[in-house]
Amino acid sequence: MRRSLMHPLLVLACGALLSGRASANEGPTDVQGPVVLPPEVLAMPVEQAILTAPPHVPPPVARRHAARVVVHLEVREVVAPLADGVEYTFWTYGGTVPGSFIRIREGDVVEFHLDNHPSSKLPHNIDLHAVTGAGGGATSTFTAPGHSSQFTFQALNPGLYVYHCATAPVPMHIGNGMYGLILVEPKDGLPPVDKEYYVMQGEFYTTGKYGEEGLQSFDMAKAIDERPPYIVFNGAVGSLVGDKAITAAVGEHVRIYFGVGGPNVTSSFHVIGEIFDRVYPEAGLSLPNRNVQTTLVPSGGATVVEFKVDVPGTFILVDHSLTRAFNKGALGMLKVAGEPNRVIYSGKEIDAVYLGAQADAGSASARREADLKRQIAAEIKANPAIAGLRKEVQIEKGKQVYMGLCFACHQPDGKGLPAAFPPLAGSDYLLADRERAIRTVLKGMSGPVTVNGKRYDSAMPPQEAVLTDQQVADVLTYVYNAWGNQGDAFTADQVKAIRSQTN
Ligand code: HEC
Ligand SMILES: [Cu+2]
Repeated sequence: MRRSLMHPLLVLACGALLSGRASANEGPTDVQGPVVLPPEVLAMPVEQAILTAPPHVPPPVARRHAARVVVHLEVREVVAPLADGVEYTFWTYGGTVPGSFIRIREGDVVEFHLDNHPSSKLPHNIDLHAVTGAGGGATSTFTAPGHSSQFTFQALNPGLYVYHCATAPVPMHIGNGMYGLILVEPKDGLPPVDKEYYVMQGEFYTTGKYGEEGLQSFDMAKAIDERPPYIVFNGAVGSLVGDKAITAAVGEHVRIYFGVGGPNVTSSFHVIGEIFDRVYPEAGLSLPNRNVQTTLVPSGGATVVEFKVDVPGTFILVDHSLTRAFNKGALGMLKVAGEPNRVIYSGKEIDAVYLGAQADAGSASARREADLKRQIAAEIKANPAIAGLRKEVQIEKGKQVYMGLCFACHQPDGKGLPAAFPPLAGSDYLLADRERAIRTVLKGMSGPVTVNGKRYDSAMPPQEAVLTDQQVADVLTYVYNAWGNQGDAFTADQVKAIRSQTN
């Protein structure tokens, strides 16, 4: 902090201010004396604004008419925790980050006092986005330590507005926590809700890394590069966590006034486990969007979100750029108490064993098994002894098929019967065409055929409904290797290929 005080830019700015060469947003203008208010404004009732520290919000404006509202906002430079074991010299409006929440009504004439505490080291001012007028109040509120400035503005537009310091170097003043929200209620007010909260996101450019203990100071180089170690809600890591969480009860309607102070980083504001029933986009308080999951809030902008809480639990507020939430601090909690509604949200119903990864491992092992079987088959095929044995097995099986079916016509010795059943033993017809042999057994045969010079003209019934592919392969292997015939074994695949052919 002390080092940052000596920042050359700041020294330059101070020099400029002291010598009266200030630019629009940085320095004082001539003091013009109290404004002469017209009778209709003088006729308005006068009231003191109630200001609140975050996460609290002043009560709704009950009035349905304009008033002269007096606001006293005090600037204080305070040392406070930014995270566990991490301290920071915050520059604040009202002693907190974000600054005090200000609530007025459209049409109100505000007599605004900016009081800079005598213990402050620096001058400060305020630019309220709710103000219509050059600098948003900044030029009228440049205030040295131990001084108080006053200016008047009329709130012409309803909305939720960011206010911030605009003293040079502006990003440093905002980066040290000088921002807050002012709500200008529409003339007819806002729909009533049960709970209202005030949350602002802002980032901190500390010289140390996230979590590095001790008093941290502002790092201008990191600010220029937009590399903040901290992006937080309400001025500190954990400001809305645990005991400090915001709360509601089941059935209540919650409204959050959410703003981004920046100085640079926008927010993808989201509440985990809730849906915003209404979002007033960019806090324009006219037509709300409905049923929104995440709403984008610009730096120096705000939003108003509303939702009914239907079930109990802890609902996490985040910037859904999630490393900001989980690594830099932009995480808060809304704790909702009440009776569960297990239809809306059951909670965990069942915890059963799920074999996802193991099933994968299982199918991997099945693939491996098939692969090994293929290797064995390849080895067997390459090994003549085993291949021969397999053929022997096939011949024996095929003989069984033959002796149960074919023998009745073709005779056990394969010689057939003259003029009725052609021979298979030594059959030139059989041995000439293996595929035709398969087709004959599967599909049957009729019409004239000449075998070994002798003519037959009869019919053989199809066997495809009777024999499996393997049985056909086996019986043909037998027939091809019995009674002096010679030939390779048939395979089930060869049979299958022909079975699938149409006639
Ligand atoms: C019901 C009697 C019958 C049965 C059972 C029978 N066949 Fe035939 N088979 C015939 C007849 C008859 C022909 C000649 C058809 C023609 O004249 O067109 C024939 C022809 C053949 C032929 C072609 C001609 C040749 O001799 O080469 C083959 C091969 C054959 N049969 C194999 C078989 C096998 C193997 C079986 C057992 C799965 C079988 N047959 C069962 C009656 C039969
Ligand atoms: Cu300031």
